[in-house]
Amino acid sequence: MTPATGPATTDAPATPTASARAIADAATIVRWCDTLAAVSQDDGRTTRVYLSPEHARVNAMVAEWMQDAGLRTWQDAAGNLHGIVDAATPDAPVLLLGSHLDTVVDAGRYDGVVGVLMAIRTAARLAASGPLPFALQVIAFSDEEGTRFGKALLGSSAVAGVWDDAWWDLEDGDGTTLRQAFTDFGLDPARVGEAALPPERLVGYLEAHIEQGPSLEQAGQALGVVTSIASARRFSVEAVGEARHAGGTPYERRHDALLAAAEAALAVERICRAEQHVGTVGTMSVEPGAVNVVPGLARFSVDLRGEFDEGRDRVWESITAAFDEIGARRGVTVSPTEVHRAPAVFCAPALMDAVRAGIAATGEVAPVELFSRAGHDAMSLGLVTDVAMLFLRNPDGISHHPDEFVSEDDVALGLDALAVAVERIADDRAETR
Ligand code: HGY
Ligand code: MN
Ligand code: MN
Repeated sequence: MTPATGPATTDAPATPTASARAIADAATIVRWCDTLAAVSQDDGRTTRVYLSPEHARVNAMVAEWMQDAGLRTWQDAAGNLHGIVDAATPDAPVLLLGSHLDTVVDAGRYDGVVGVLMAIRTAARLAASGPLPFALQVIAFSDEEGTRFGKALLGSSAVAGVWDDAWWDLEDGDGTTLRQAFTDFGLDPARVGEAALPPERLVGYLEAHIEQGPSLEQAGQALGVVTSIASARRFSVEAVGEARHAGGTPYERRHDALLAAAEAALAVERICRAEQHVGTVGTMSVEPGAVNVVPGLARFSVDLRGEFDEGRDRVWESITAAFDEIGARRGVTVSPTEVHRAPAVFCAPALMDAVRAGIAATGEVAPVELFSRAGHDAMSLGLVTDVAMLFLRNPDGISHHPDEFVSEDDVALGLDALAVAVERIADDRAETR
């Protein structure tokens, strides 16, 4: 087949340089990112959650872009959007490419989205350059962030066939259960198992994503190879004290739930810093929530990440011991409930080699290799098939924020790298036959 990057695959330029095809595709992708950012439940900012009207709208828009690119499309039983370039035979293996279309609250425009759109253009480009020994299936995952139900990776968990029926009773902020939201979206909860792809058919999964951190910018490189993805746990914590009069209650009679929660949040930071982990209290609410009432109840979230599962769990034990101590001292019950757990995922050496070859083809001789503290759909896919990720430079490392950015030039380089990575996987399969 014709190499995806033309001469770059055999005669790499000294400075990373993108092909004309990639430069044109990158311009389209950046324009599409802008278009999708406007599909939001909130005016003036981007918030797009699982099983919402905005989810349905972006699936319809992206399906059209997939069809224009020559992909055959469908929505699966968990609301993920798929587009495929079929192989010559119907039972051929399948290489998956993808990322997600859902967002956090007040999101940037590239997290997840840019990886989906790069996958579409890559599939179209490779389909045009000759037959591959596998089908190329692009997946736009429907829920990676967990913004609506607290549990992340719902879309990719369905595709990986690791759906847990306990999730049906999860509720969003309005008390709507996941089960009800499925029905409201026009999906049948009883059929979610149909979203699972047969692992024996899969060659692997490749995901392009912005870094969401500053390492590539600091290294002065556009692209990086991910070695592993962080082990993560998330908790919803309830601190129950006693609501009382703010004037009449002396300190020794108080059981202030907010102060216990505030101390607990500081303990998360202190322990995680000491143990080289990251822990975040990202939400906190108080009841009854009146200026002249000592708070009787505080609810907060904890997001905990580390490189290895054992370290993460050890750190969580220290955090819960601190919660118990704070609660006992203040007469407040501090009770965590786990809402999400994902093991560390290690990228497959052969697929990492393919990503390295892709980056090398752009002219980068010594690509940065990095561990991802951010979670990705590749974590779910990694439970059933080989995975690898290509990171794109994210200036200032800012993400989950409207200032999140990736340059069109870096997207173009990423497109060339992704195309060569897929070609390398195809060549490797041909050699092992
Ligand atoms: O939270 C994360 O790590 C990811 O961006 N969903
Ligand atoms: Mn994100
Ligand atoms: Mn993401």
